[in-house]
Amino acid sequence: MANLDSLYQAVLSGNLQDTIEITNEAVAENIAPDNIINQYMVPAMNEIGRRFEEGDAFVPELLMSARAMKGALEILKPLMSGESATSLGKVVIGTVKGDLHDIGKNLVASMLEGCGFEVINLGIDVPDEVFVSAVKEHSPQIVCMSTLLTTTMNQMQSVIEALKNAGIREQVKVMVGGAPVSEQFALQIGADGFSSNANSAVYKAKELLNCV
Ligand code: B1M
Repeated sequence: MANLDSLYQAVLSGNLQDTIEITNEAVAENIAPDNIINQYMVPAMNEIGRRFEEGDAFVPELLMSARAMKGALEILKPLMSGESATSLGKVVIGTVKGDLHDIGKNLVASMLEGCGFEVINLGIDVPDEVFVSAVKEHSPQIVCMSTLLTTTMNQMQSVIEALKNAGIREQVKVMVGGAPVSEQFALQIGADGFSSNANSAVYKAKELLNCV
C-alpha cells in the first residue's frame, strides 16, 4: 500500500526517486490525483516554504522539493484529463515577468486542460508584450496570470494596461492567482476573476464564459 505520509516527507526532503515511487504506487491504487497533490504534496511545499522563511532551509532545498513535486506531477498530469470532446474555450497562461515559480501555474494549466480548455502555456518570467502578442495570435477567451512574489504582483496590472494599450482588453477575460494575490487585489487592478487554487480556477473560468 502506498505510504502517503512518506510522500509528504519525500517532497519535503526533495527526494525525487521516493516521490516518484510512492506516486506510482498511489496511482496503481487509484488514489485520486487531486488527493495526492492537495493532501500531501502542497503541504510539503508549504512546509519547505515556511522553513525557508524562518531561515531553516535555503534555495537549494526549495529547488529539490520543487524538482520532486514536478516529477510527481509529470506522472499525474495525464490522469487529470477530463472527458470533454469539445473545447470549452482557449486560455493563455503565464507567470508574470520577474517571477520564476511555475508549479502552481502548471497545475492550474493541467486542470484547465483536463477540464476541457485548450491551454497555451507561455511559461515563466513572461513580459507584458508576450502576453499581448499571444492574445493577438491565439485569440483566447481568457488570459490567466500567476505570481508567487509580492514584488511581482504589480506586473499583473502592467499586463492589463498593456492589453488596454493594444486595444484588446475587451476581447479577453483576465484571471489572476498565486499565493499573494487576493480577490480584492484582482478587483483593484481591474482583473475579471481571481482564484486561490487550481480547482477554483476551473470553476471561475467556466463561470466567466457562462458554461457552469
Ligand atoms: Co520561492 N518563494 N523564491 N522558490 N518558493 C516562495 C513563493 C515564498 C513564499 C517562500 C517563503 O519565503 N515562505 C517566497 C515569496 C515571499 C514573498 O514574495 N512574499 C519565495 C521567495 C522569496 C523566493 C526567492 C526570492 C528566493 C531567493 O532567491 N532568495 C526566489 C525568487 C525567484 C524568482 O521567481 N525570481 C525563489 C525561488 C524559488 C525556487 C526557484 C527555488 C522554487 C520554485 C521552483 C519552481 O516553481 N519551478 C521556489 C519554491 C518551490 C517556493 C515555495 C517553497 C513553493 C511554491 C510552490 O510550488 N507551491 C514557496 C513557498 C510557498 O508557496 N509556501 C516559495 C506549491 C504550488 C502547488 O502552490 O504555487 O501557491 P502555488 O499555486 C497554487 C495557488 O497559488 C494557485 O493555484 C495553485 C495550485 O493550487 N495559483 C493560481 C497559482 N497560480 C495561479 C494562477 C491562476 C489561478 C490560481 O490564474 C488564474
